[in-house]
Amino acid sequence: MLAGLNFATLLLSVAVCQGSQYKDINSETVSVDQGSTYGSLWPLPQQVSLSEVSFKLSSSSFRVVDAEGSSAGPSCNILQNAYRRYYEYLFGNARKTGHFKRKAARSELSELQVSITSGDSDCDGYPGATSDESCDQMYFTGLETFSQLVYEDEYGAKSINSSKIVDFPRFQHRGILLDTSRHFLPIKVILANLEAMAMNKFNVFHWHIVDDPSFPYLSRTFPQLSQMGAYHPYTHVYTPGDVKMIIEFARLRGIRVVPEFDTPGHTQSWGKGQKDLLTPCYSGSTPSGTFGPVNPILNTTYDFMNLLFKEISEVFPDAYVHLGGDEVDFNCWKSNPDIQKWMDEHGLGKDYAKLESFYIQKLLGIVAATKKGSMIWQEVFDNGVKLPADAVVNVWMGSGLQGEMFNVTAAGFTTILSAPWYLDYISYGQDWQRYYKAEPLDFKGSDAQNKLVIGGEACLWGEFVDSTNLTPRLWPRASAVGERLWSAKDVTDINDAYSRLSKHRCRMVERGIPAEPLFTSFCRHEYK
Ligand code: CP6
Repeated sequence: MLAGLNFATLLLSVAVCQGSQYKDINSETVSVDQGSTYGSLWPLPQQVSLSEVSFKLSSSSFRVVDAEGSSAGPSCNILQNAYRRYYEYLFGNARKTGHFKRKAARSELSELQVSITSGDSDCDGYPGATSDESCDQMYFTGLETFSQLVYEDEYGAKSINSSKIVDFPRFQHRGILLDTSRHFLPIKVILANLEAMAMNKFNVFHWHIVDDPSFPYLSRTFPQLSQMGAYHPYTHVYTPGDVKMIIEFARLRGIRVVPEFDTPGHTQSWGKGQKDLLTPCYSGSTPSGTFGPVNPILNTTYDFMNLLFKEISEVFPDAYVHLGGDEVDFNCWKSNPDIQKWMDEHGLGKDYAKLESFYIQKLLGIVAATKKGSMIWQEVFDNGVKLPADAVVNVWMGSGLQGEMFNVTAAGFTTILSAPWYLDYISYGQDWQRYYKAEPLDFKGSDAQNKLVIGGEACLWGEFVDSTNLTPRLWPRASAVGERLWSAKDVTDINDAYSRLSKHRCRMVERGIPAEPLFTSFCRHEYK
């Protein structure tokens, strides 16, 4: 991205991933905001230089427009939609003073000209997974940065200082995991968090949609899964229309939606609507009436998975599906005589990790046949499953973390780090600082290994959160992760971060996100 400001217009241009800059000349001088030199910018852009030259912005004369020669025009929905959103963030509270465009005063900023210079003509596609494709997401991050440069005086008047900013993310995958199985999350809460993600430049929604307690995904192919497995068959489900809406809302903010259908463990709710899918557990020589992980020795299991993942590949446009594969409890498999017999016949002996690998191997094949890539939790790699070259390994265990990051990348796989960022853990005090200090490349890998670390995710598992407390528990704690994944490696000054994050948190509050406070403080506009 690249931008310049001449007289009273400002140019924001998005070139093929080179960052953005704002520049200008010509106006009166006002003092800048105290605290951090960088005002309320969050996450901190790669290069920032702010001057003391300021321009006023007024709701009646300010416009966001396509720059002349921009490769994205009025037919680019995603961009026009973003212009409106940011105009409303800036002036939403202010009453418009008139219907007609007032002539801007001399030291007033009248236009933000947005110039897209990427060659990609598919303006309204889905955000991509590769670093090249992720350049499209810069449309949004440039506008977000612009909006963060605007500040308000004590009378509510808005100004922006002449600035030059060059920006791009340090890591390409910046995700948030939400869990809609432990508690059902109403669409409204999911959308609010997508909105907050965009404010923090996150670009992946890892949707842990189903798990043991409930199956809220309404499948067209297997409607009985949610019919029997959801907390309620109509009120606590995501219909195909709901899923579409969430994907579209995310798309308009440059956010990918990666669904996770976690198997073979974490599948208790699946068993309610799908007979013979789960392994019957035995007590002695008789079935105990309880069930374990997905039954890996039946052909019907793979027929089912084939159809389900075919549907998933059509419903979710992202290039990746997360297959889970974590925390598989072997006790039920051990108790079942049919499983033991099958393992003997297939030479697996008593190696249940091999049985799990057999299952996942087949599932990886099923997903590859739908032309999607697979993400998996680290155990799948640890168990020695032969992974496709484009598989992404999600590292979540805190113990042995550095060794795991080393091994996964030494084996040549891309990896995403979640381990330091389990936001479902809460404690007294400013725990955001702990998330902020975690460094993804803090293991002894080569440059080639480091390159395979494509980013990280903040996880908010749902055991203790629902729509009443999710948003304040996530923000601004996840913002700390956002800066770690976006900004340069040496952006580590905790006092500077505190000052900027306090203001950024108030900005989220002002935009309607009930983000919790960092510490004793107030916001100019409190949450209403
Ligand atoms: N659910 C699923 C979970 C967890 C995982 N998978 C989890 C495990 C340990 C902690 C927090 C969450 N609740 N499906 C592990 C990836 Cl500390």
